[in-house]
Amino acid sequence: MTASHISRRQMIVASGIVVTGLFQADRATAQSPNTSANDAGDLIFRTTDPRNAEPPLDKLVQSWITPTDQFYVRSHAPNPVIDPKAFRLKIAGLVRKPLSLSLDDLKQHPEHTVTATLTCAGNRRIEFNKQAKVGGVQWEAGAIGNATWTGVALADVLKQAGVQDGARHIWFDGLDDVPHEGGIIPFGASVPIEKVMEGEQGIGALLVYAMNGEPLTPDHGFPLRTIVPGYIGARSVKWLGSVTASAETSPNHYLATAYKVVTKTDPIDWSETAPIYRNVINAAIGTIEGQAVAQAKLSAGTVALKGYVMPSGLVGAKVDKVQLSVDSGKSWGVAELTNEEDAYCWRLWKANVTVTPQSKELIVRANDSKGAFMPARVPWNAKGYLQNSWYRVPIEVI
Ligand SMILES: Nc1nc2c(c(=O)[nH]1)N[C@H]1C(S)=C(S)[C@@H](COP(=O)(O)O)O[C@H]1N2
Ligand SMILES: [Mo]
Repeated sequence: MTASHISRRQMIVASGIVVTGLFQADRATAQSPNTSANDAGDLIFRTTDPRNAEPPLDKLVQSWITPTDQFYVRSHAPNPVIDPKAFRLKIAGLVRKPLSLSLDDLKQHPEHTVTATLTCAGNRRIEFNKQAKVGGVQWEAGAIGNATWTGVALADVLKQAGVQDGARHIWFDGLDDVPHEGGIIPFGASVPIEKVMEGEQGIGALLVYAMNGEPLTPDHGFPLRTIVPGYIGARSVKWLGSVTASAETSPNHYLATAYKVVTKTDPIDWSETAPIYRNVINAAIGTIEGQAVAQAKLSAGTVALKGYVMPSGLVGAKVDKVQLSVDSGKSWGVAELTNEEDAYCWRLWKANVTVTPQSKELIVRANDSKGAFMPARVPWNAKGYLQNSWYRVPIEVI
């Protein structure tokens, strides 16, 4: 996460992002205004109403910054249509001065641009189905992307409102209408106030109006969303309508009930289980010999692999090692990390491995500087969250 008051282009130059990343990001925004309902680049739609889509992995691992039209979309309801001129963000709850802020009001605060990876807690959910079918959007490993996010620090806005001492959690509510148990609710979340205040400039959570240097698209939360680097995507609420300071966690379904790791979905399990906040470490293979991994029939010998790796959401976590195995985990080689490092950001990696007719699968695993690692297996859970076991690609070697 790079904090700055400078433009995205300057920031990209300053942090030395690979030229292809810059080129692809610019090209994507030039070619696709991202405003039309069905124009979404190379995305594979898992559902179209609401819109849930992920990029093919071979496209995803081409660039450290994910072009907006290749960035996964996860929405629980149709995109609300919001007039940016009439838009007001409400700040309420345990504050001395409740506020109703236009976008221009918000922009009076110092602007920050950070680069951060967003991923859905359900990324790689489809792999749980080998044990027993899990519900939810059937994500492969593409529900992840890395973008620059421009906006203001939530901490600054809370200061303006005079947040009171008793506040422990900050609630976010969206302006979308999600059908739920016969009624309509907004998508919502909350984060602990310590997360909001994180970092020297207090940019643990941002109120964001631009993604990759362009206004947010309708799919990604226009005109305003939160971004909470290091936390699961569900805490980065799109089409943000209100922020509430409270002594308690949000009662919204998506914080109080959904997004928990439970083996049964009965009320006791839900209420006794804590919400997921931080990301888990994860990695996947994106290409074999530069091609999509789908048809992995290989000749014996050296093959070139590329993929992504994301450290856990623990403060200061850096990717330590990405390792590959061609013998079902008996021995491991180490991949090369191919781009710079930034807080709460993924990295891309490449490796050459030597496969033989005995090789049945390619496996990648990773660990980070905070002790997080990808386990060989992740216990099945009813909603299919936090799948970060060794990522395996079956192969046939001739
Ligand atoms: N208002 C609102 N915010 C939302 C959601 C939603 O459905 N409604 N989905 C959440 C989930 S589960 C994820 S993973 C991220 C996805 O953000 P993206 O679509 O920009 O990739 O948005 C989060 N914020
Ligand atoms: Mo998500």
